[in-house]
Amino acid sequence: APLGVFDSGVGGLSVLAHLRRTLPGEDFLYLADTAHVPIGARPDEEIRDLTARAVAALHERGAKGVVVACNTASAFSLTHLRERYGTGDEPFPIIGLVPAVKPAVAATESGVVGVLATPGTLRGSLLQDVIRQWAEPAGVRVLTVVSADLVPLVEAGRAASDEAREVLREVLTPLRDAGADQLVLGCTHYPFLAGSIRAEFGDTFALVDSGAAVARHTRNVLCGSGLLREGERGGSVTYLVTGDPERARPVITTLVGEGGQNTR
Ligand code: DGN
Repeated sequence: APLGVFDSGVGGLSVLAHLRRTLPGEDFLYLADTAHVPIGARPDEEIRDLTARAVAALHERGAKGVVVACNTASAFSLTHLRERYGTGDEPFPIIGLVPAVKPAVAATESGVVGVLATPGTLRGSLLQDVIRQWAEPAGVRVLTVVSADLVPLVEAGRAASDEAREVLREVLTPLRDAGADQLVLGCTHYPFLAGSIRAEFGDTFALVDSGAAVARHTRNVLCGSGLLREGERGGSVTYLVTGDPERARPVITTLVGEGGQNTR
């Protein structure tokens, strides 16, 4: 059975790229809820409902588990989803994402870490948990910034546009001025902006995302629940979108080609 991957839109493709490299034996079912993206500024309850519907759709289509490849959806849904799917006879793992504060704290030399995420992710408790667990004991300052414009630009295939660079300049300049040397890309759309961030800020920030760590974690979870498919025979991906497929197709093709390899 394939492994389900969900994002509100095309952002989760940055995670899918890592999953495909780390799990070459698996097939994937990727669901982009392009009819509802962006979800970052929606109320908690609505984010939870949209995520529950998406995971239910992947479950019905025969997925053996789901990676919620969206920080915003994860922030409000993981507990509910695990309660809902954790009781069946068959294991149905739910794997979520949280901004990569832990590796950024380990790597910072200035003691200041920036996090760029959606309003939902900043409001949710998962991010606060990792800040309390990793940053506070290390005496590292975490500064959070938010933008409503970046996800729609990535969805429109305009991650490398002048407009994206302008938004990034505005949002990230305060982090540079505050001395941040690590930038946590706390939304799965943002690794696709890595080129624009570098074009504006050079090597001011090391860019840190959760893709590789989540892929390793997924491997462990599948292994632990007896669901891992070994070997090299997998690698197929079926893409499902809730919005207009003709609009989504060229953007998905381009972003899959970039493979989310822009950050470490
Ligand atoms: N890709 C989602 C995330 O990681 O938070 C956010 C997308 C959105 O809909 N704002």
